[in-house]
Amino acid sequence: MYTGNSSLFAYRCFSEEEAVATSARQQEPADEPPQFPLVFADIQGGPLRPEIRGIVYFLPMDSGTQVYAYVTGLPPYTPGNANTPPIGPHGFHIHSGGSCAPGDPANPFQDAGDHWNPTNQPHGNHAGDFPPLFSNDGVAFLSFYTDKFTPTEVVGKTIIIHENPDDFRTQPSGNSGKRLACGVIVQSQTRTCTAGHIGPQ
Ligand SMILES: [Cu+2]
Repeated sequence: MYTGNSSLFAYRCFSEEEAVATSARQQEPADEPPQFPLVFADIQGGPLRPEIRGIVYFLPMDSGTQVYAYVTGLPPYTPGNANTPPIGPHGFHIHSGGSCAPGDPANPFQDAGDHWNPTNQPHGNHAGDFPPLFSNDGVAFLSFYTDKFTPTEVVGKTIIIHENPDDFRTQPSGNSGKRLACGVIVQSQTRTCTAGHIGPQ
């Protein structure tokens, strides 16, 4: 039986027009939860995989963040061998740089820098270490909770999708290969969200 104190969060995000309409409703005695700016990253494929598109949301949860990622256009899984790593599942991280300039077409997105690792942890416990993305005919959806940062702390950094799996051991970046896609994490000026607990309290 579930006895923990945690519960799932449900979110609703608004366009500017919807947010205005909602705040007008809040003049009424309604007890709607407070709104906060949406933090997100639009993901675009680079020279090695231009088909990739994606969105990553960073939503406040307890003392950390609930991360949602939806990505399309990933390459098909390709098995590895003794000399070549598999293509997929895909290493997925926050990097410390703030630019998704493609740069060298053969080795793109180097301006995104190394893994974001503000507390100088071994790889596998970096604040920017995410679970890998599994391609389902090119589509991946992932949601997880982390207490290693709040959404606003990662604004201005970048998200990278790699070609190969992350081994969560090799220093400093997990041997996850080339950088297929990138997105800069931004705070929306026009979209807001509300959050509320669902499930056991
Ligand atoms: Cu990475």
